[in-house]
Amino acid sequence: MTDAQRTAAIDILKINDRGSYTVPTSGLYPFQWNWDSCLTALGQRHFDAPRALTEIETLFAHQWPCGMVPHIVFHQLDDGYFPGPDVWDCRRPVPTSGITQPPVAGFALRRLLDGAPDLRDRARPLVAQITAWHRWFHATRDPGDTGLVAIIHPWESGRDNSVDWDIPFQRVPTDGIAPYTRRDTQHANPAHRPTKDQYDRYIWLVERFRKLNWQTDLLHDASPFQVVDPGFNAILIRSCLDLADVAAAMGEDDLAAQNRTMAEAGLAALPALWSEAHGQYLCLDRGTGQLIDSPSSGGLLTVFAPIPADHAATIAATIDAQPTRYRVASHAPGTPGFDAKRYWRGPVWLVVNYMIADGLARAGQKEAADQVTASSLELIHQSGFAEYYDPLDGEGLGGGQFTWTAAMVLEFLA
Ligand code: 9YW
Repeated sequence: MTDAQRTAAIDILKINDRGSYTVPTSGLYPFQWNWDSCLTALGQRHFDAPRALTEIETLFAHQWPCGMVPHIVFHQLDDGYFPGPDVWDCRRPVPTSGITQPPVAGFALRRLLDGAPDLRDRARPLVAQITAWHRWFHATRDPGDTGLVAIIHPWESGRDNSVDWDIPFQRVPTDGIAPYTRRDTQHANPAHRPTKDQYDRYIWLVERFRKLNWQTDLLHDASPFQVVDPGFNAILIRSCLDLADVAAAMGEDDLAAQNRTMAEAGLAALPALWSEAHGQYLCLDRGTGQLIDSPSSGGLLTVFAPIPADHAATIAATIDAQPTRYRVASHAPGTPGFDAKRYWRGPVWLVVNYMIADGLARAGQKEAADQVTASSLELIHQSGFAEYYDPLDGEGLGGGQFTWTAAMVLEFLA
């Protein structure tokens, strides 16, 4: 079974390979997505490490001069996706979106180079590029110098319609947006996707930022949606630490020091997001200064950073207590807003499982990590390489032949 799963996963990565980048799945997502690509490289490294490095290099070839790395690169025209390049209107040589995504690149590069040290010289420019992205986060998304960065659009979290955003999203209006036609609901079951009301708010934010000509230093303060997501910050912290090690091994001491300083600031600030009542971290709404009372996989994913051992142990117990057949539900049954099949409001996502399992293992929570891995492989066995899965019955949902799901399977089986 294991060999068959491995072969099937490699086939999917090859089917979705467009030469220098990989699409998440054909049809639904016909471009390059930021964190998808970095995690995809982790799968590709098992059969073609130079190609894996190309995946990350291609993404960073489209980094903006300010340091931001966009969440989508529109390499080829395809009107099967909304919102396309005309809606973003970012005026880049190759069109991109104007917001970003969870910064897994530093982590992914380190893991890739650990297994393929011969690629180190070729990867040297990336170390400076990824550091510039990390600096951009702290400069533009933490104007108060708190140590933690905010997302200004739910799409930046990668957990688009999580219950976590429901309250801050109330502050985003829907009036005045241009009429539009969604494409996602033509590829996937609308009952498993975000609602029209959520799409209206997503687009209102895009139009707001577009009116400011995508000057990224203005957008944080201009956004009615400013949320500090602990999982997002854990990814940034972990990437800073991993990239610091890569930089130090290359003799790039200044870049190493910059990354360590940013990681330390984040680690010092994270405990303020801990909730003893929920046994995990919570999001902070910068609009109100309050924690958002919504336990989600974003708060569990915080274990991806080197958090205190007692917090990691509690997160392991919280995951174990989820009343689902499969782990890890993005929101657990019984919590407000849970919906077993609707995208990030309940379903299991293998990329999140992978990072949670990695963090648990590093924290010494081996049994809990193994359970998350076993649940992930069981889902593949039962339902194939889907975009996401119902945590109760394991049904595969959303797009099929999904790239990052396949990549994670290669990592789980390694
Ligand atoms: C969209 C590509 C992306 C992921 C996101 C996921 C989804 C795209 O798909 O967003 O149009 O809603 O939420 O995390 O990067 O796989």
